[in-house]
Amino acid sequence: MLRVDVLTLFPEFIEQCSATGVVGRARERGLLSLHCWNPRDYSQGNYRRVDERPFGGGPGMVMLIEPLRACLAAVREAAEPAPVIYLSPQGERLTQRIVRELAQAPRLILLCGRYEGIDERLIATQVDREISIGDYVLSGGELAAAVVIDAVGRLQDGALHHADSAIQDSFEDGLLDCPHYTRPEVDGEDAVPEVLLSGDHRAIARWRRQQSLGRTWLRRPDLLARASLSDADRALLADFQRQWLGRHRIAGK
Ligand code: 9WO
Repeated sequence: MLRVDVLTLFPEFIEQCSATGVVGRARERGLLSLHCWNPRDYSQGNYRRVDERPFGGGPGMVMLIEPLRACLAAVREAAEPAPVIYLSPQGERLTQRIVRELAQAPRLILLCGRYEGIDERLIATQVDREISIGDYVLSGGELAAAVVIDAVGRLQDGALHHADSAIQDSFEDGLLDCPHYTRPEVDGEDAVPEVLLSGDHRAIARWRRQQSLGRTWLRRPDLLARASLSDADRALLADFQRQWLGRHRIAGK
């Protein structure tokens, strides 16, 4: 059971992103609870300002400290202590390892910025961890928060139909996923790999492992370099490489 509180100027966006699919079902089953808080509800005065022009000049606006501090105080009071995570391109890069770590916490507080960002003093005093989902700029932190909620939500116990489907996923063992096939057995020229129709479960497991290793070698050699491979894995990969190089008639590599 995980509780996620999100500070956002667009609570309906976060709600919609988490309403469907595996994560929506996790919420319905009580495995994940999501609460959105709007800093605008904690702003002062009639204009409900949440942003101001930046000191030093330049384009755009900066989110004010005070509405965020007041909103955060209310969020903190609502349940047990929790780390405050700010989604920004300046953060540490999100990986499945970090997703697993976050998924085990009882509670997370996600802070979404808008405009050109948040006054640095609020980040310095209130934020425990800054996380980036990749090296690109969005128009706000909400899409990144939705990514975090989806990734941690599906790991809650009971969220997935099959107990072991999370373990089989890409990245759970540092390798890419194997290819998947379903009906029909033949689509035009293209048949399903024979081994998958053989009923030989050990041969199927071996083939899938080999495909994972081979694809990781072809597409993400950086991941392969960090994966810990057994002797059996090395043999499967060597066999894949021999076949692939044969098919592609390349001498080197
Ligand atoms: C906007 C902008 C406009 C003109 C000049 C410089 C600028 N910088 C930014 C900017 O970085 N805006 C951010 C928008 C402020 C924090 C929230 N926003 C955000 C978060 N964009 N992208 C993310 C994000 C979060 C996590 N992982 C990847 C991207």
